[in-house]
Amino acid sequence: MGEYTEYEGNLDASGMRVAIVASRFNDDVTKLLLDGALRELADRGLDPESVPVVWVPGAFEIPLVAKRLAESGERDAVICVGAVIRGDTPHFDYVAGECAAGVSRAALDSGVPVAFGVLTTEDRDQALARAGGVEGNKGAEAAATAVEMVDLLRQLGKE
Ligand code: INI
Repeated sequence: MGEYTEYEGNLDASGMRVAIVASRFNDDVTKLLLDGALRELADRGLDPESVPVVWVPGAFEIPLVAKRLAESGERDAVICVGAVIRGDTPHFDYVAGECAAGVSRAALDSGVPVAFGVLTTEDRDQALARAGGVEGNKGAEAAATAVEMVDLLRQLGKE
């Protein structure tokens, strides 16, 4: 193999300007995701008190607020946490799908990393397992992803 240059973001969050969008629907779960995200940011060197948390009614509302924050010029990254639980409603597919598509669009339109810490599960037990249970904490993972992406884009911007 020839020589090549590699880039990979690191996980130092100190000084980063990060905001979190959290949805109230299923807030027994989303509060755990939020805790996980804030703890992860603190572990990575960011004072959690510098991180505004913006609550929206449900996951469907996350993209609009994420986009607003991402385009504000005041945030290096936005972390989204939510919980869409199927139960027995077909509503699930629309809410989950639009939330994921909208979060992706917020990042692509703004050029600012917007991390997807939104659970989409069949039931509440699966959601709790991913909100600090046996499957880890997807809010924490989203926070780490946001930090890594900020650093990665900074590295690429200097090229
Ligand atoms: N919102 C969620 O965040 N999770 C859900 O599981 C959910 N379900 O199942 O309906 C949900 N619905 C509300 C939706 O996000 C909007 O708030 C609502 O449709 C008004 O726009």
